[in-house]
Amino acid sequence: MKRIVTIQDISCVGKCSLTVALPIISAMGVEAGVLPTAVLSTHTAIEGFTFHDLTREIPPISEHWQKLGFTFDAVYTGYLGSFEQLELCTEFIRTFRMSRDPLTGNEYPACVFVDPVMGDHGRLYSGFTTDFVREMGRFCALADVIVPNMTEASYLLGIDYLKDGEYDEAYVRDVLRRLCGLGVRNAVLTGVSFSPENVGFMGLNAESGEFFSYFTEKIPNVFHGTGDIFASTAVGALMNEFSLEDSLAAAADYTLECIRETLRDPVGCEYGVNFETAIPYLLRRIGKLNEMSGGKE
Ligand code: PXL
Repeated sequence: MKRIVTIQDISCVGKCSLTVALPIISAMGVEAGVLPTAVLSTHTAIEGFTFHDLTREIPPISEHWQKLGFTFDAVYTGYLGSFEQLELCTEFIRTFRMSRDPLTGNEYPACVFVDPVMGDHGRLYSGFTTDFVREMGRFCALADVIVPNMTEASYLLGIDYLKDGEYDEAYVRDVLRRLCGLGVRNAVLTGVSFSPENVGFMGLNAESGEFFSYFTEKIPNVFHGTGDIFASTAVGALMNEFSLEDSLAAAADYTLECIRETLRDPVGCEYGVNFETAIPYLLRRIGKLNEMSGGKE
């Protein structure tokens, strides 16, 4: 079985970061190790949230894993809250850059997947500064894949944020080229929308120069936590040997299904989406339900 580690906070209630990454990646048949960076009562969009920093835990946890000889098929980082955490994650990635096949002993590179979680709708989340954004830009150079939204991309590149309807495909291509300029192997811009009916992603492979994109139905309401669902699903699909483009497409489809599930629910959740009841859809979408025991689809 493949094993990944995800480094981000745990917001105890709020359906984001680890409380979505862990169930989604596990459901996809991949072991999900976690390195929690902080414990919050809720995500920071809910007033009065508590915050307990776990930065000091990162080095001893990492050292213990090293001693045990653990390797990971992917390192997936999400919400990180300080310069020190970025530094420690850099060190962590350097240490765990290579994975090892337990049967053959052969080494191969782990996939480094960075979601530079910092903001949305043109604004940084509470607590983030432009200095942190600059350091996140440096951190992105370690990544095989980054998945910023338009807000995060604009901050990373120091350019004005454009709302949907204010940009075209040529603009997005230019943003992607500049994101690749940070040193990443694949830049993917999420939440790209060229029409009121559709939303999706556009990506660029820095090496081949090839662009790719995928669009689904756009539901206009604002839903929290969907970026984390998208990223977690993409990591899970990559670990199921999907290509990057197909992994991201599965992630986009599942994210839409989670939103549909929320709208179908008469007591829909106001701080996140119903990703739980959409898990059977996800397993069908990646062709896993039939092969899993108990799957009757
Ligand atoms: O969904 C991203 C996220 C993750 N973790 C925390 C957050 C947010 C977004 O607001 O506040 C703590």
